[in-house]
Amino acid sequence: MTKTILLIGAPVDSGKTRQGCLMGPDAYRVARLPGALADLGHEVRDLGNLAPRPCAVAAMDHLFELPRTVGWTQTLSAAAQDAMAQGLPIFLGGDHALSLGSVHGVAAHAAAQGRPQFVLWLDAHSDFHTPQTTQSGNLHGTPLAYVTGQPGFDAFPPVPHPIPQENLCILGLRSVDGAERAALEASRINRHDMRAIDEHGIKALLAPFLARVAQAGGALHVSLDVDFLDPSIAPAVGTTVPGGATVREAHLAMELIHDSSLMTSMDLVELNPMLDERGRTAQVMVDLCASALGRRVFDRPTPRLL
Ligand code: EXY
Ligand code: MN
Ligand code: MN
Ligand code: MN
Repeated sequence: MTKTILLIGAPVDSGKTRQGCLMGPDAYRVARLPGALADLGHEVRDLGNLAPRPCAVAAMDHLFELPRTVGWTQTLSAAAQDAMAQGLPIFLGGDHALSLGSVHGVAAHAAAQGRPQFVLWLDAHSDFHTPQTTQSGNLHGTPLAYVTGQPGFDAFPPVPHPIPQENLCILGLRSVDGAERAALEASRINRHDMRAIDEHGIKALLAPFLARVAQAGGALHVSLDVDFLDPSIAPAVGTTVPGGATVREAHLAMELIHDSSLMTSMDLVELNPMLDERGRTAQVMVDLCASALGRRVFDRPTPRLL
């Protein structure tokens, strides 16, 4: 089914001290993301790159670039709500701090429609720190805590529609800090580390979650972090962790998402072109996005999720 896809450049580079994600949106354009999606029959509107709203919150010594990141969150939440009314937004990052705003906004749109919001987080990290638990002070390690309504984000916009923890699924975990692990184990968040993927495979872990989204008539936001993938195939990210997903595991996840017809919004995050090798990481991410939006060799009957 063809869709109206809105590409929204979100050159967020304030979520961590290592710079470079600023160039991510244009790297995807140079890797021909718009054309790849148009080739699938979709209507593609490239809305260009956003800029963060000026923000008057006070900086906090232990948090890197707090005011700028709050400004981005305000900008991206508003952009997400607008875009959801027009089609399927894909946020081109930019680091994972962009998801503070993109998920905040899509959740607000879903709430206005009376739909439950679900989030699939494909990442080596759980990004479940709060401003109080983070050791690095890098806010790209906090979006899932914020959007599930954890305390400690007073400088950020209020979260009137926290994502219910059982509506969240994290796949690919292999770098979780102590405070995050304790919080995750006390939560109802569906969470699968790389060992679970090794033992059971992507489909056995993802299909039940997609079936729950379908059962609930939910909206599904997919947040794909470059570091979900093994660094040998996706080196252009500042937080590489060995032992990540293979290209085929990542494509299967995207193809199952497309088969489900459930995805309503997406983030492509953490691409740092300064660390890339002849654009190959950008190309892998473009190919994965195309798989999530219908690129495949042979069509298959739509699976029964219910
Ligand atoms: N947990 C570590 C921290 O909080 O600094 C690493 C976070 C990496 C976050 C990247 C976006 O996935
Ligand atoms: Mn809509
Ligand atoms: Mn992340
Ligand atoms: Mn990560």
